[in-house]
Amino acid sequence: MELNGIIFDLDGVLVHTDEFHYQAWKQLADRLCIPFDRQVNNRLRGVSRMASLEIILEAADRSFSDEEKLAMAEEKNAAYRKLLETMSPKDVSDEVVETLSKLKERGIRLAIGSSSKNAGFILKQTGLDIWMDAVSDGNNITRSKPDPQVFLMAADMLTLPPAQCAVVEDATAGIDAALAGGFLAVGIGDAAGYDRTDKPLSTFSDLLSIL
Ligand code: B16
Ligand code: MG
Repeated sequence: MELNGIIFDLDGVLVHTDEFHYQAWKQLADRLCIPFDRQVNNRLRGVSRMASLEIILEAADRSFSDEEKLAMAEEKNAAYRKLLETMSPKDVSDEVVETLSKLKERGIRLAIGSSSKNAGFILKQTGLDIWMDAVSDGNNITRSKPDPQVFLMAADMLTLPPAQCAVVEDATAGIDAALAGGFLAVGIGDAAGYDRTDKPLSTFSDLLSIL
């Protein structure tokens, strides 16, 4: 298989912002007296902001208007952005940086395929932006994973066909999206144990030996 591009999911693959998501959602849920814990937070992995809110509101004892929901999502995002401001290149492991550097040396084009509307900010804060030839994120898509749109747009930006690209994901919905788009589906974390994953990684640098 000729592989010329790799599209990375961001949260859970290159960085780990799930604790920040947890803290920001928890602040909102506590204010609204809605039960929310880390188990519910795990269900938000790779899920868009509004879909995440719907999952949290499953435990609420009343319903909310669309306007109220938008205000809640904005409140959570403001708290989350404050936490993201504390991020720096130290939040990216040496293993990730060394692997990206070696992939670039091999002439492989790299892109982001993330559901997050904050992907650009996270990439800048962590210095990961310098490695990426393209960024497709929550700002340029209309359909969330498991729809392949975010990855198809990334491949398009790289001017590569999906058959020449791998997608690296930590969420099962992301693996489903990769397969639906015709990409090689590489799984790490939760997605490494998913039976639909083409290539499971036990650690990020394994990427260099499986491709
Ligand atoms: P935002 P990924 C996802 O990022 C996160 O895993 C998920 O928890 C979050 O709800 C989603 O982005 C939207 O994030 O509120 O920043 O737009 O894994 O697709 O890189
Ligand atoms: Mg993810």
